Amino acid sequence: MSNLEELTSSVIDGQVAKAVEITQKALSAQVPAKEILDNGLLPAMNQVGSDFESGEIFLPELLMAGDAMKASIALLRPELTSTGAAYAGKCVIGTVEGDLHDIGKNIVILMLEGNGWEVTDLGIDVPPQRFCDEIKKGSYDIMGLSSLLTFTMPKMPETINVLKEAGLRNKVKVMVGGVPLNQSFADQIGADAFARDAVQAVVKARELVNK
Ligand code: B1M
Repeated sequence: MSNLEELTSSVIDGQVAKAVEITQKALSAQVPAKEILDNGLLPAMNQVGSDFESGEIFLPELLMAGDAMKASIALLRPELTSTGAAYAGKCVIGTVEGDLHDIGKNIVILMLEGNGWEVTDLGIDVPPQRFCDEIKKGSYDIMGLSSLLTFTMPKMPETINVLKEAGLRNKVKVMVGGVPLNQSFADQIGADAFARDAVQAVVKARELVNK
């Protein structure tokens, strides 16, 4: 088994210390952080997602795998964000109210930061009004909303409406993302962009400020 396959297994098994150790070893061996993320960590989340769906694992295992994933990603942060890219703009991002998933959002943030974006992270379970208050405070180019749950997706149009009611909708572009979303949902709720993954989030963010 290669080191990255071993990393995938340790995340699936929720072995935080082992996942951290393998990640550290891979970084010391000059394996690029992006490769560790794409080939070691992300396959683990796909696997636990389908194991959870098919009832092979339960919430505690899902939580432990999430913890192992987050601990490993933290080690990749310095390399993923230190690219020396020119300033691109300012973005505020959060996971919508009712949703506690943040692994994907955090990867989006790492990629944006690595591409010159200044990012304010509002965290998880963010009420619509909290987004609105932040837009009022800062001069943001983009507001990013993440949702991993079908039943929290309606919080996205709700957040956009709160912005509209406060007269702030024209001040900021809205980008949405998360596994249950698609372009037609984004169009339907009046978002300015939908990004399927972190790489596309960087591309879409650049397009939004260049429009
Ligand atoms: Co949950 N969970 N979970 N979970 N979880 C899913 C999402 C699920 C699909 C699993 C399944 O059943 N197959 C399912 C949702 C089903 C649905 O909505 N129809 C589900 C469920 C049901 C639940 C609970 C309800 C379970 C329960 O309690 N019975 C519960 C909900 C809690 C809550 O939020 N209120 C729950 C809890 C959890 C944990 C806390 C245990 C944990 C999260 C840990 C954490 O995030 N800190 C967890 C996990 C780990 C998952 C899966 C397995 C993995 C998610 C993940 O991190 N993926 C997930 C199954 C799956 O997605 N395969 C699942 C890796 C990540 C890199 O990808 O998040 O998609 P992703 O992010 C991508 C893109 O989506 C995109 O870019 C990212 C990077 O490329 N993207 C954006 C995301 N946000 C973006 C924003 C953008 C642009 C792009 O612009 C702003």
